[in-house]
Amino acid sequence: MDRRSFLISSAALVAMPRVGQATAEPQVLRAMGFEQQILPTEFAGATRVLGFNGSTPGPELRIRQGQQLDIRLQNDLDMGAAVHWHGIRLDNRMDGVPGMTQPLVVPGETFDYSFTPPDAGTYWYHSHYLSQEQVARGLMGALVIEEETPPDVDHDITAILSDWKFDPEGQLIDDFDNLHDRAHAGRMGNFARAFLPDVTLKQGMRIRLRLINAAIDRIFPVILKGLSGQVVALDGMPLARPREMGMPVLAPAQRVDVIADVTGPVSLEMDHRAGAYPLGALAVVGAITPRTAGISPLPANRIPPAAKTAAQHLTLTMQGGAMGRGHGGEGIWAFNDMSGMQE
Ligand SMILES: [Cu+2]
Repeated sequence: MDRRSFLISSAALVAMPRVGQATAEPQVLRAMGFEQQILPTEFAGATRVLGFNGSTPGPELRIRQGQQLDIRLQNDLDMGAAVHWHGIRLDNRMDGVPGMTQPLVVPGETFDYSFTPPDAGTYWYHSHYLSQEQVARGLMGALVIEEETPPDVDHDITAILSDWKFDPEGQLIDDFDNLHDRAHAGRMGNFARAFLPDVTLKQGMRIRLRLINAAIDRIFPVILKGLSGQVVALDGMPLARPREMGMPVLAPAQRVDVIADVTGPVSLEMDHRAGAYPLGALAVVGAITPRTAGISPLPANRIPPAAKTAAQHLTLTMQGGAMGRGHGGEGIWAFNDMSGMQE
């Protein structure tokens, strides 16, 4: 190929839509420490956190169902790291569990993840090394797999819910293995909020709201104000029949997808014994004519049926905790008189 034709073809390549991303450079997720304003500034200044590419949550990863995701984890922490793709059906060696499915990524090293998510839906990614500490410090982000034919909405909005345990200076309290918390309901933060994009809605718009609970231990009952709609998916999986929106309740790591029409100022609040606790809000300015069509179910994912012959009936009895009776395990909690990986 002479120089001229090379230039023409490389220019043509730039303009061409890319197919087959086998040679595409992976997107880099740089695990790192930095300062970020989490609390309202009237309470305290920036908090020392962990995150990806200078932000917690890390960048929202968004691809179309059937597309390949290529991610290079670059560990710029002073401790080990690995990334787990929560809820994604994938090859075990891409699952991000150090010591089990991959080696720990030590400081300064990288690990390449590559997989093609088979299911559309709302997922997330997070550290799977010392997760109780690293996720609470901020190593997490949204992973959205779009349907081949996305539903008819004006905005597709992700809301990541989390909580933090702050000291009076606005820094994270370093008690991630606190025995009291472990024996009770978990390590609860003393401040909670939703990370929301900076979008301005109009009354009458239809939105998709993807709620993700990234808190390590807190259960969020979410009051959605200014929205009227339905729950269309739970933990990434579409519901064959959408349900009334009501007050979605998310345990740690759970996701709820809502499709709803904007009926007034939009806010997210946590239902709490001390009263409704504000998590975040979306600006609503002006109005459009609302859709008359109802909310349709999302297209079903192609989940292979479970092999019935392999099914076993097992009983798991959860035991322990500060309020529990004794058990035969060595730890605070146990299943069937066994704690952790104890044999
Ligand atoms: Cu997870």
